[in-house]
Amino acid sequence: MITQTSWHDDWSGLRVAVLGLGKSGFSVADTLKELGCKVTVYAKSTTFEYRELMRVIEAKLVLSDDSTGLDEKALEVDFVVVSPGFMPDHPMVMAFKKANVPIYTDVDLAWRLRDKTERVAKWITITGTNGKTSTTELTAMMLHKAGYQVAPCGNIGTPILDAIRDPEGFDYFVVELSSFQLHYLHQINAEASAFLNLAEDHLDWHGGIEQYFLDKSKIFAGTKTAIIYNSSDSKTLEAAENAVVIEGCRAISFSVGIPSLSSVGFVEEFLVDRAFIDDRDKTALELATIEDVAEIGVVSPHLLANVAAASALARAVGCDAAAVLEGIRSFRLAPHRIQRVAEHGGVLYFDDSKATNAHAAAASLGSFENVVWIVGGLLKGIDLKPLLMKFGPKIRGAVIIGADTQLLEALFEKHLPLTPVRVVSGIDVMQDAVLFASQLASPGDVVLLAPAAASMDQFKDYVERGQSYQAAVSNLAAEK
Ligand code: UMA
Repeated sequence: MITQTSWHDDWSGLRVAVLGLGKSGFSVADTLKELGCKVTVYAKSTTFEYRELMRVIEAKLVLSDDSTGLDEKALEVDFVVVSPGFMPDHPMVMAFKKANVPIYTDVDLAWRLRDKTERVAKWITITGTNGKTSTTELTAMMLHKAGYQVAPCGNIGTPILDAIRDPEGFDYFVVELSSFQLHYLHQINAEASAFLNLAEDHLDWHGGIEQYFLDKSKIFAGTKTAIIYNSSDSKTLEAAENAVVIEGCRAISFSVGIPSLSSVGFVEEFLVDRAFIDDRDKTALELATIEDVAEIGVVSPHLLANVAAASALARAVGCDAAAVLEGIRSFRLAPHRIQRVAEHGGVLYFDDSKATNAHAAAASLGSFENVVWIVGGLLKGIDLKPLLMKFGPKIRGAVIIGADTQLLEALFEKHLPLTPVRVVSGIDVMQDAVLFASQLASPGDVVLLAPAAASMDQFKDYVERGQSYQAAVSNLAAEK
């Protein structure tokens, strides 16, 4: 175990193996070198830029993630910091485990190093299968409107160690945590934490839904003030009930409907707080209207839930109603999240490339009446049959993209045999997908990119997939 618990402790001379050289691996190696550790980084591949940076910071780089290269000397390290992309049964992870070397994440390291600046940030942590990034950004906006210096970080894309090393420091970190990070995480003490929802995702990584749930449930451990769960998701309640928190920490729910006591939710057209006011047994505090929420984007149940969760987190750490309202009014969804792209020939084109699993795609499909659905990619072991069964009547047609086309084609053939389906592949996959979708759509329909799958089989990431969709829609509009 690491005994150091502060930036100002002596870390020099510690031998550390860093697994992975992407965003988080680099931030770890860079931080540890700054602290005087002896760092060896292992990665099966990396960018030219990171390779150069390894030379600059004088960290040793081994361009391999093959455990057979780990001799006795290589295993003799004080600790390992693993990048979240490494699966728990990765041979390298197993080899270090077998050698009894403690394994940490960049999040554990950041927790120990959080006192680098005089101003020590409090932490708010957020997980869930879907909505993490939007809720993280919205919570951060509310805190910002309350006058705090705040950094959204973690899985959202800014490694938490980069936020820690900001010279001025922050009042709050709003940390998005993925199930991968939570799997390896030891103990931290967030001020408030939220578990937004649980649906099937990353099952191949975790080895099953139960382990995925257990890893996600770690979000609540050690929380000080409030743990926030979803009143319509019993698994998040189960996690809250089983959480070992700091004494005095409250369990608060959020809801897209009328809030019960100790909950934040909606009454008619108002977002209200029945949790963080003194006379909550008799009354509720109005925070915003649905009209305010509609300024953010399509008012899907998903968006309402994220808004309620973010409000609960902000209220838990003492933000007033005005800050919550200002946060909502100033917030816009990042691109590729049920984003309206264009109207063309009476058909609306929406981009929800961020829908990388079935649960997210369900929220998207549930937001519209008649849909031509662009679906597919890396399914990650997830069965899309329930989606087809639930939304079949509103699916006017489907265009299948991605690695698992045969599987999807067979699903449609079996469960929606009358729905017209096209399969596309090749380098112009998105151009062709949009063209076919436009042919299947009638005026009044929505063409919806909500793939219910990861993008890495055909694109760099969901952003590139969304951009490619938006470019194809523009081309289509320009051609006609
Ligand atoms: N690597 C190996 N062997 C492996 C796996 C990875 O050598 O078996 C190496 C790669 O060659 C590369 C490095 O590890 O050198 C990549 O590490 P990584 O996959 O953990 O990615 P990072 O660039 O470090 O980014 C990670 C998160 N990525 C993942 O969890 C897969 C980013 O989340 C996060 O923004 C970043 O840290 C900063 O904290 C991305 C993500 O896709 C957005 N997250 C998943 C999601 O949201 O669904 C969980």
